[in-house]
Amino acid sequence: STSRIACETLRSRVMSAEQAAAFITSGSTVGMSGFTGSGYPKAVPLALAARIEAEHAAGNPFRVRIWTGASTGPELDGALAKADGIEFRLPYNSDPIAREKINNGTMEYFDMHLSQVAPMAWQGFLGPLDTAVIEVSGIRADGSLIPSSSIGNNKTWLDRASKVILEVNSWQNPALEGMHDIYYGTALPPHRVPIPLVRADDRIGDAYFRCDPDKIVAIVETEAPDRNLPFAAPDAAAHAIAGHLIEFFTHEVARGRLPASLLPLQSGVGNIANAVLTGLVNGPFEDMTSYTEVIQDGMLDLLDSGKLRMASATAFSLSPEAAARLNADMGRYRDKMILRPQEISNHPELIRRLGCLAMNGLIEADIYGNVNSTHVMGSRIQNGIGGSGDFARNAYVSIFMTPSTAKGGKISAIVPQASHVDHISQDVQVIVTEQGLADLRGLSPKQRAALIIQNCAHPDYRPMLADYYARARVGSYGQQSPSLPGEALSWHQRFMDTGSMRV
Ligand code: 0RQ
Repeated sequence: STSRIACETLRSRVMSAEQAAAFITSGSTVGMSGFTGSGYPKAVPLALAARIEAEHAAGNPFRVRIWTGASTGPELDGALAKADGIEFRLPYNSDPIAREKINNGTMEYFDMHLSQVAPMAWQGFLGPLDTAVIEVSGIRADGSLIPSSSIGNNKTWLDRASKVILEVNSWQNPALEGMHDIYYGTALPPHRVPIPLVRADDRIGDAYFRCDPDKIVAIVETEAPDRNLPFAAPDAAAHAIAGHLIEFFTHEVARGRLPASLLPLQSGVGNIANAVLTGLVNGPFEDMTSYTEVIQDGMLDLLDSGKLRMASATAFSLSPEAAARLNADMGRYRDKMILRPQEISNHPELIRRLGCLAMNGLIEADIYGNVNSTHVMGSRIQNGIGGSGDFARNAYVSIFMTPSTAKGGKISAIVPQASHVDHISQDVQVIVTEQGLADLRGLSPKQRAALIIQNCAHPDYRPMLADYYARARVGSYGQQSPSLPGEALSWHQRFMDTGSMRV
């Protein structure tokens, strides 16, 4: 119903998704809303995919360049990738069909730091933005836009695009209004000024997006839910990792290195990160805050427990059950949550100032603590770097966590040398597996290696790592970070040859 569109003059631009998709031309760049399965457009991308399929069937090439906030949903990345409609995509993807196209070499992908997308678009390095397709939860009488369940890069897409297509989604809760904080104070050098945010719960912007009404070429009404994947129930490894981390935080508080309410929490994507948040529900810390990228199920549990005072993020990343819980009580949650542009939620200046405790997942770490978050066997993309680099480099404590093995024990998450590096050892201060925790702060590479092998490696792989390291201590070209280059990636080669890293 048009009741979500209070602006009289804009009502005339309501049309079908097919009509709206016709504004998008082959070869153009489209900036879409969407961040981890929330707030992405649900109708226009599907209509665009159908149009692309029809063009391909008629023998006409048709592909577009897609920019988003982060991962979206099957109706966007999945449908467009399936139609072979994406020539280039940025920044973060977790869609399995798009992943397959990227890994078979038919789709170009740039998994850049999430905080850098908006400034780079402004700098012009990414090329012109032709069309923005943005989901909102309503249009106000003055033409300003009520954001939906993610902010991502929407402000920048609305500002930069020549044409704007809006999806007004009446599934989104009207009580979202007022939760958002859109900061309009960013500028390019040499005109940048400090961002006036000094506490995780500060509000520094507007509750609405501004948008030049003359650029709005189409408005499509939808009523479809966000599609986030459910989280797996925490397994024994996740509980063990959460336990080690809570013990570490308790120790840091006891030593006077962290306040009793900790520092603003950042928690990454995935089941382990979610399990750690759930673990904190039963932990000893009160009056916590979070300054993070996504509000996931565990964050909602923490808010419900009363131990988390407020959560700042750029998007929700909730299972269908948790989304229903949130929607049933949005009026109450709204005052404890702030959604911001990802340029602000992930801003290095703010992460450093607030002193975030960063907790992110990894694919593999080497014995010196270099972390690979993205590439399986050095070449196959899993998801992307996402916001992990924004937080890891600038955090008060940068923590990475993982089960010590993957693929039923056939892969060790601790390896002689990482097959790809996203986070250099200087950005990795603590590594936690179900085996234990290695606090690497202030240690040299050799001291780090001894601790990681001892505390984090799985017992099946620990002797192999110790053997490699002992031989590197003798045969390496140098002894700052001992390595045997001819052997360092042999575990990965063995997995590709035999299906297991075990000898
Ligand atoms: O694949 O489902 O096909 O079996 O990777 O692994 O163990 O379920 O762990 O969900 O915590 O994800 C690093 C991918 C971990 C995630 C990563 C395979 C494993 C499985 C998932 P299958 P798990 P998680 C800010 C933070 C980068 C972005 C980021 C990630 C799948 O945390 O994408 O941190 N991080 N953002 O089998 C082969 C290994 C493997 C492996 C795991 N060593 N070898 N496969 N897998 N380790 C938030 C945002 O940016 C939005």
